[in-house]
Amino acid sequence: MPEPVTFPPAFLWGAATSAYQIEGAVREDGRTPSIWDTFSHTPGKTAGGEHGDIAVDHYHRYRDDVALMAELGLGAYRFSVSWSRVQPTGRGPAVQRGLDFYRRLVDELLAHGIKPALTLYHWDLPQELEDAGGWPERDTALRFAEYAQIVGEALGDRVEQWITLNEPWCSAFLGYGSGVHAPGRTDAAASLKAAHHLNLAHGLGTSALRAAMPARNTIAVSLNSSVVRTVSQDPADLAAGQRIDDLANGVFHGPMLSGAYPETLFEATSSVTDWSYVLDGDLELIHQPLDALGLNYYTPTLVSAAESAPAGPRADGHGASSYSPWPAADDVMFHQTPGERTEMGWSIDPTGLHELIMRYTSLAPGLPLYITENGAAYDDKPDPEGRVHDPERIAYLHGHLSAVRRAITDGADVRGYYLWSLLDNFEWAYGYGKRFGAVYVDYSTLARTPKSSAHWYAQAARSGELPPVSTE
Ligand code: PNW
Repeated sequence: MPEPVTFPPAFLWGAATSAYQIEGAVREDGRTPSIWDTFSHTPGKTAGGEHGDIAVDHYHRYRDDVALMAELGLGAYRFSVSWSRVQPTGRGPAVQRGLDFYRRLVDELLAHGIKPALTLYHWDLPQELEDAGGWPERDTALRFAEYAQIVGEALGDRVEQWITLNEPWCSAFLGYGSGVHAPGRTDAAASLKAAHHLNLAHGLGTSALRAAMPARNTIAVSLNSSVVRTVSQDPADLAAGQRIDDLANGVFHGPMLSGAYPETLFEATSSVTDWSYVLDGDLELIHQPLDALGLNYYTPTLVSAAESAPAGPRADGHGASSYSPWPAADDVMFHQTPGERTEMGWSIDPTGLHELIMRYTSLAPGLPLYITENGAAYDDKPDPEGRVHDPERIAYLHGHLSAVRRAITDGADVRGYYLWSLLDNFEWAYGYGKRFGAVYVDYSTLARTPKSSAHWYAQAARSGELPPVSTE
């Protein structure tokens, strides 16, 4: 018998989703289009032209979904607010009907003893703000601070855990660099400007939340920090690794956690941008005290130096585009990481999660950590009895939760884990074909069926101990 893997009693067992991926109801109660509505309705941008118009209809089924969470023994639920439900033009007064949906959702969660964790921005910028220039424009950060204040005032009395941005790397570099995410722009200079203004939005939003909410609430940001590995210890490969680490991680955690961009980032990107949009005082505004850090982890990144990377789609798992999401890094080569892969083509490597947690433990000593996303897509199908068996997902979760437990043993202060995702949902450019849910969704009836991994996870959440992987 292997040693049981047991978690501290206060450890939070959660699941995560985001607004555009599950809500649907895109034209209800005053909501206007976000960049993801526009993008997904633009031919050729998503698999099969799929979009979130209905998604999994969570906007109408949230009560049943919360009941399901309670059945699964979840202690916490991470969701995001759709900005254009709250401020249809991205500015001005709030639409109460839009906020009311989140009030009802949160009340339902609290009534079931589930802690809400609210993400303000999970990629769905109001289209009007994109029309005014989007994240490359400084004004978007100022608009975000107002939006944060509105939501903080409306929900600060009942939501204790707040997250400003989800994965700003994806917003900046997939949205404005490679163009595989909304708004689909392919401009390396704009992607770096977007990154700075997302940082500024995080800082201004954090200050706005502090002023708008009770002091007991906690504020964090969720970063998809990459675990960057190199094919060798050769100086050229190490330099390539440093470059990607700056562009994936340092560009956000530098200003947010230490109040500075890495010097090496300025040097490496000087052919693309002069960073003149970083104004005096910006780094102080961005560098706000945080109560926790959210880490999203799926797979590591493996790089080497290359004379010149081949043209065409990269092997870096960030989607097919002939434009790189990595500005000024044409001399870095991305490699497929070893090991078994999920349906996304992402290799399974729990050691990367341990490494990531330990890195942020030394980078930000004393800052509580949460794994705000981790999970896997598989080609799940119901059996003739309608049950969905997903032993691969159970193995994935077991491996990664064990890595979290090892990190805690090694001194990391990890307070909780949010499985991505509660439900199968709209997986962005991949559409509905990639199923990340612990709960299966039949897309013709929208019926929900917990997969065997959901039952496995429920048992872990109830007992605080990982059931063996053979349990289905
Ligand atoms: C994250 N990459 O997306 C998001 O936060 C979720 O909304 C999403 O459904 C989930 O992970 C699974 O993909 C990512 O290319 C998308 O590196 C792309 C990348 C990373 C995260």
